[in-house]
Amino acid sequence: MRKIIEKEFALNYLNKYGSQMTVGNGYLGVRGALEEEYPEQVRGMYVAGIYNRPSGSVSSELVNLPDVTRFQVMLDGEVFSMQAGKVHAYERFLDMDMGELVRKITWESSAGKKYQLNFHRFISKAVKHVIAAKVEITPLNDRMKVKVKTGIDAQQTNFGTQQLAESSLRIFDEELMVGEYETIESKQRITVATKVNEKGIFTAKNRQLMTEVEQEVAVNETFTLEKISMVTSSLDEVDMEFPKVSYADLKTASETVWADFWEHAGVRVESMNEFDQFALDFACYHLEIMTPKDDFRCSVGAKGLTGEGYKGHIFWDTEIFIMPFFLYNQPGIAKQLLQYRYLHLKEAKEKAVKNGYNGALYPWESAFSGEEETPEFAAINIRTGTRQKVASAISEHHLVADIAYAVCEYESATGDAQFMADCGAELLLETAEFWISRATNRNGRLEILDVIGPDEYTEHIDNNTYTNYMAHYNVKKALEWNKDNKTFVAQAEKFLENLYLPVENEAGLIPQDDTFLQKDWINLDKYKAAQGTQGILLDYSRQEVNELQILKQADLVMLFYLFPKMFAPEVVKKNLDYYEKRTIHDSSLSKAIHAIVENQTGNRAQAYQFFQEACLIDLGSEPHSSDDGLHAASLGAIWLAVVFGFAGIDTSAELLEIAPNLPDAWQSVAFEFVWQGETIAVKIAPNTLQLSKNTKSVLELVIYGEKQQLTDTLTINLEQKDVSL
Ligand code: IFM
Repeated sequence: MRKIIEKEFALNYLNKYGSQMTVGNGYLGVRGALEEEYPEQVRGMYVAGIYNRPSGSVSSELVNLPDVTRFQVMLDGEVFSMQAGKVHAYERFLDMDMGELVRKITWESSAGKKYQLNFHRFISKAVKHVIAAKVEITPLNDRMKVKVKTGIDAQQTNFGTQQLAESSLRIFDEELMVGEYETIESKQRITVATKVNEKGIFTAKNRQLMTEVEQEVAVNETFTLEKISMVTSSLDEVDMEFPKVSYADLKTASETVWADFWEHAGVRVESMNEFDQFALDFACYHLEIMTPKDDFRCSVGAKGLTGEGYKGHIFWDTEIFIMPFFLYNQPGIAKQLLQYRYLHLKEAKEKAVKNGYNGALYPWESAFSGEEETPEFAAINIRTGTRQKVASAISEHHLVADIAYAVCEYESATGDAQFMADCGAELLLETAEFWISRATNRNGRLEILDVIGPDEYTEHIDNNTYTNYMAHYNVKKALEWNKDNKTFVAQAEKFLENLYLPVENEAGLIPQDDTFLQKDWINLDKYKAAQGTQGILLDYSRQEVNELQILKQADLVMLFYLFPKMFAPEVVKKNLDYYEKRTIHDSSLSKAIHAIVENQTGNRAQAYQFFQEACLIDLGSEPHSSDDGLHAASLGAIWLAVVFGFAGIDTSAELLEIAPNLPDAWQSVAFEFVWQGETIAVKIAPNTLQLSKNTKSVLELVIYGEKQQLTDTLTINLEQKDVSL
């Protein structure tokens, strides 16, 4: 069983587990908060696409919706809390096989009475609106009087900001509680309906619609309360009927859908370190529950639906780090993520005009409306009372080309001509037109000035190599897809001819930007040891960091990852070594990408170490690192590191290529990979590479540099291959 286990209750880890143990299905996400209250605990239920921009704020927030997970349990007059009485046994686990969260506690009250309490919860993967919960309580040494209070609690806020007005509260048929709400500014309607399987006394007070069930239970008998809830919103097109089935029936239906997911999207690793498989399962589970399945008006926020970090905003994380998992497993979902961008072409064009450019300038952070959502200022410096401006909305423009890159990846993996005709070619054209207008002619050379590349510790620089190459690729691909547009063709050809593409200097170094290599260098060991904490900003101001050779995250290395054939291997190696020494990896988007490029250069041991460190970003022992949600891009990158790193898949040429190079600790890895409509089962063991598919058509591919044909099964003996790089 794929399980995340919490062995003992610790307040310090409450919110980290709250994020890790989120249950969901891409439409709904419910944090793994405990049923009873603790002051430090952040409860959260989110529906993809439901945002509100509180008045006076420049940013929309993913709305924390009315809660249905809270159960106040009173046992013989004492409120159940693990901070009172005595916990004799405790186990909580999230069963990732089917997304069920289970907690089992043997608890003794301060009056010396013992109880067994079991809590269960899941979100249906079969009916996306449904949340099912079950509480079982058994008195172990005496009869008990149990009271359980639960219902719909609309006291939830986004860290104090109330986003919802209560429109109506009703009880139907003396059992069904229904609360209707509206987001205050964005006017989205939310309906939460819930019922329990026992008669209780209803109350409606202080934004809480509750029922209280009371029962006397004999010793060793079990009191069971099932609670089925349903959430719908004005974004849904159909009126849903409340399910009339039990927890067990709902679970069976959901399990079947989950089983199908794991069969096709799971990755099996045989490793000396069991943690590798666990981290991969964790990544796949969360990628699946963070991504909307049937609504292109929604995309994936930087924390998925696991918390309120980054206010639920959507970044380049989606196209570059998250989308590939779907593209090569469930391509329809990748298409939907691109359709989200296409839907907001209008807003991107408006942003371009506002900033004096042509074409489409996508917002650095976006939400439901497709407008720019990046906060104007970062958190306040409480010593000076000042706030630093966030420059990303004004100059972190590489996102435009990242989206175009994702369009091209989708096209080459699927050959979906209809998508290109409907959306893709236009997306490429508009993004390319942005770059053409964004470039400045300096002495006959086109340059891209005043940008932020992926490395956000280096701001307002000219000719960021990543950005320039990505812009070049964007325009080149737009040209291929818009050959009939004469005006564009002329402009694009001129751009491609004249855009400055930095190359390596005499020392073999490709400059990250015009000034990076002239800056001073400091020893970063101390900060690297505390990577992810941005500790450097406690010792140096942002301006000082900007004047040093310090990278927050992969920048040029990101380019090496996206274009594995663009630079000579020795150039990649030299620059990887140089830039890694200067990279703190303070961003969660960095380590796994370095792992991939290290593996490409043959440095397998380092690659594996980076991979393992990337796996710890959300799963490490640091108590608060994921309190406000998991790092969605980093979870995507764990999958990328296995498939594009160790398994050596390369999609950058016309034919699919594969040249695995597994870590020493791994005996095998197996996964499915969807390419051009064919599902290829890949199995890499120490001495063999086996590819198989269910059709008889011939698929040409390149294995360790040699052209091969795959009909149904192809087995390559790796002992006869020189797999060293
Ligand atoms: O998109 C990233 C960015 O690259 C680094 N800062 C966090 C953002 C959201 O994950």
